[in-house]
Amino acid sequence: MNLKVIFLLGVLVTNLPTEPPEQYLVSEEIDTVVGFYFRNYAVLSDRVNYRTARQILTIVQDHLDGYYVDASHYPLFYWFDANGDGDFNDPGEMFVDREMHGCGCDIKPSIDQGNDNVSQPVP
Ligand SMILES: [Ca+2]
Repeated sequence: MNLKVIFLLGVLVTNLPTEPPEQYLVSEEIDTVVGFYFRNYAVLSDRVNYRTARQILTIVQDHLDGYYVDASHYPLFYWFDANGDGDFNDPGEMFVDREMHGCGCDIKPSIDQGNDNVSQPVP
C-alpha cells in the first residue's frame, strides 16, 4: 500500500497525526529562543502541511557550521493542516504528546488552539 494512503488512513481513522516518513521531509528549523527543533513535511500536497517540534536538549555553537543541536527523540508538538489553508492555527490542527515516547496513544489535541506561541502548552 502506498505510504501516502497509509498516512491518510491514519489521520482519518484516528484523527491523530503520525510523523510522516523521511521522504516527505521538506525542511528543518532550529529556534533557539523557544527551544524547539522543527521538521516540516509535505504530505498529499506540494507544500508544507505537517510540522513537528522536538525539545532542544543541548545546543553547541560551532563558529564554522552554526549550531549543533541535540533534541528529544520524539516530538512534543505536532501540527497537521487538515483543511489545507496553509495555516496551522485552525481548531483541531495542533496536537501535543506530553509523554514524548512516540506512541500515537499519547498524542492528544492541544487545548491551545488559535495560539501560535508553541511555548504555551508546555506543562
Ligand atoms: Ca489549517
